[in-house]
Amino acid sequence: MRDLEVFASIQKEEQRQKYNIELIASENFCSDEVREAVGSCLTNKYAEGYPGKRYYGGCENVEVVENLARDRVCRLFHAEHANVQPHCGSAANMAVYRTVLKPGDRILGMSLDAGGHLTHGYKLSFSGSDYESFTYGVNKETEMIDYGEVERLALEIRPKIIVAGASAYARFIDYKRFREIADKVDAILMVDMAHVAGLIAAGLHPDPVEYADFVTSTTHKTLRGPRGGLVLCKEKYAKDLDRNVFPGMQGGPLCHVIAGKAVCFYEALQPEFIEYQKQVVNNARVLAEALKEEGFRIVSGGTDNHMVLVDVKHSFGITGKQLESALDEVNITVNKNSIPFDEEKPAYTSGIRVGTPAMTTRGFREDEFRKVAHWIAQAAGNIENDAIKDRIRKEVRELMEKY
Ligand code: DSN
Repeated sequence: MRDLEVFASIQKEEQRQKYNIELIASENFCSDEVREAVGSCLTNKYAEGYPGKRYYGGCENVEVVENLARDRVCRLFHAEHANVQPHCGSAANMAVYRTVLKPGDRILGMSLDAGGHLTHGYKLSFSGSDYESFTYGVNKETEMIDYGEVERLALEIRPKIIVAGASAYARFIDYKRFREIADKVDAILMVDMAHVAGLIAAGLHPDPVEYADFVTSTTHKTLRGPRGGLVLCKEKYAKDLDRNVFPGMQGGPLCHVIAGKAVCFYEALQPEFIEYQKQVVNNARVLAEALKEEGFRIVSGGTDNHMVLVDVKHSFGITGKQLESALDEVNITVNKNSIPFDEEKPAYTSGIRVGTPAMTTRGFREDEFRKVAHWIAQAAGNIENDAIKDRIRKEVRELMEKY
């Protein structure tokens, strides 16, 4: 008995991933070794509990794997304690909130409109409904975080927790400054480093671990592991955090995914990983410059990390949604994205977000990203022109045949 319908879709997706230019800043291609771990027999095992204290027999092998994952990620980020069981980034953030907040307590995080994440206090997320949430944004002129404004808001709101980190912000984040602000109001500091975790591991982005009480992440973005989450924290919070992940929020851990995480951390500890991350950052800078030369306005004027936020509306007079669709037609995958102070609704947006982690893994270097910038501009300027879109699609295919 074989499920040919699902199999057919997986095969089609494999082709799509092979031949599309993948520019979604939060995606990547993990190694075959990570995929083997995630597709392994560990998916069959229940292991509620933690190493040394399980509620099932037969855990001797998954025990080794979870210890490896915890030890390696602590080594990678110089952390005191790690919990590698959260199924995703949102669960990791929820676990921290449950550890230090009571319902109704105040959160101060970056607003979704300015580049923050749903779980940093957005009203429709648990983080905005279970807690009283307040947000900071970016400065209208610089389009960067205004730390003076964050401090002013913190002094006014006196949040129990301050959340630093973003999903659509291309600049360094000054975690030391966030710590100083948190200390002024006696707040916990949580850093969600999901997007930039790989860069931090490689020493190419400011390191939050020494400043934050808690650091959360996903493992599948720049870290290039399996889809999942994790929390790092100071030892003094370890027991409470672990209790809040299991049994507080989750039952059985995903042992196969934890194995994938362990392999990902092993890979991230190798010298090649630093070279890869350097290339990711170089490629992003080149992409930003090339997009500028092609006529796009870049939010905040450039990038310090792996992504570029592009103002499409004030460059080409179209919405992010229109450009996302046109690029889908030519097999270039991006996501529409709000830009700071966006006048378009989130379903349309004035911008797109592009990132270099995935295509850098595939081998793209500066020249390829210059080509990509040209194709994006050609598509933006010829949204209704099928002949031009056909030509771009062919050129994309020809390039991808080599990768
Ligand atoms: N949805 C992710 C992103 O694309 O940035 C964040 O979790």
